[in-house]
Amino acid sequence: MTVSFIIPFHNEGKNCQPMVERVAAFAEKNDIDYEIIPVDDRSNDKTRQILKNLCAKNRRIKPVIRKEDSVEKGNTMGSALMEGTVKSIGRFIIWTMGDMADNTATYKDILDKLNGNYDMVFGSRYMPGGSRGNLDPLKATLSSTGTFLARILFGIPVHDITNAFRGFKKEVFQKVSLEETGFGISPEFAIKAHMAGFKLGEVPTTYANRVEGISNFKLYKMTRGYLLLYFKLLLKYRLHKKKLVLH
Ligand SMILES: Nc1nc2c(ncn2[C@@H]2O[C@H](COP(=O)(O)OP(=O)(O)OP(=O)(O)O)[C@@H](O)[C@H]2O)c(=O)[nH]1
Ligand SMILES: [Mg+2]
Repeated sequence: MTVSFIIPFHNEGKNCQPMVERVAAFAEKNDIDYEIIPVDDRSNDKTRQILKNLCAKNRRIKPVIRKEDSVEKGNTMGSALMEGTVKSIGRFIIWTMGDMADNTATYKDILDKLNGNYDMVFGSRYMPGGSRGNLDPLKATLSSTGTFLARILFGIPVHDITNAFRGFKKEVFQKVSLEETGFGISPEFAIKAHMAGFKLGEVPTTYANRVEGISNFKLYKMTRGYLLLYFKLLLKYRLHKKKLVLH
């Protein structure tokens, strides 16, 4: 059974090679049949060339270099994750970030839970045993508040859905229809999967702030985007008379 790792990249010239290599090393060490799908948007550093060189060395690395260079047209992180997932062949998919923020050891715990009866498993910084590491306190507050709201509004049973880092069964992606092209895809996918009846689980992880490269995080845009998203989803599920379970 193949595991597909989808990794979004935007100007990660210093991170992309070590990131892809460490995912490949993890999969090979654990004897996992894998593919790695790096998805690049709008990079104007060496990211694209490095990814092309990597795929020439290892046929399991299958970069998607997206041509449209406009943010307005939706060539952003969320749509990159979607495109990579659509192109994947794995039954299990892992979304992991190209800035090396996610702990490689967590992949194994995610896969173990997917092999159990969970459909979507989050690397969680805010559950017991998890840690936000050196993440900026303001960002940590924003992201944990995002999940807190989703727990109250939608009965989400896990503690960290604003981070894209997660694994899931391909059928979850096929059943749920996603619209967010930016960072909002992380909570959107979690909430829609939960409301569709899929089983959400979590494993503790430790986050690591990027050492190289420039952040794409925009505080105001993101806060506004999340609030709008929650409002839209509330309307959607209320209108469809879905039962909201409070945890
Ligand atoms: N394909 C693609 N990847 C993106 C885009 N924007 C960001 N990324 C990648 O998505 C991942 C997460 O973006 P980050 O810039 O790390 O955002 P963040 O984690 O909120 O912020 P920092 O970690 O503080 O930089 C990184 O691997 C980025 O390179 C985009 O428009 N397209
Ligand atoms: Mg990051």
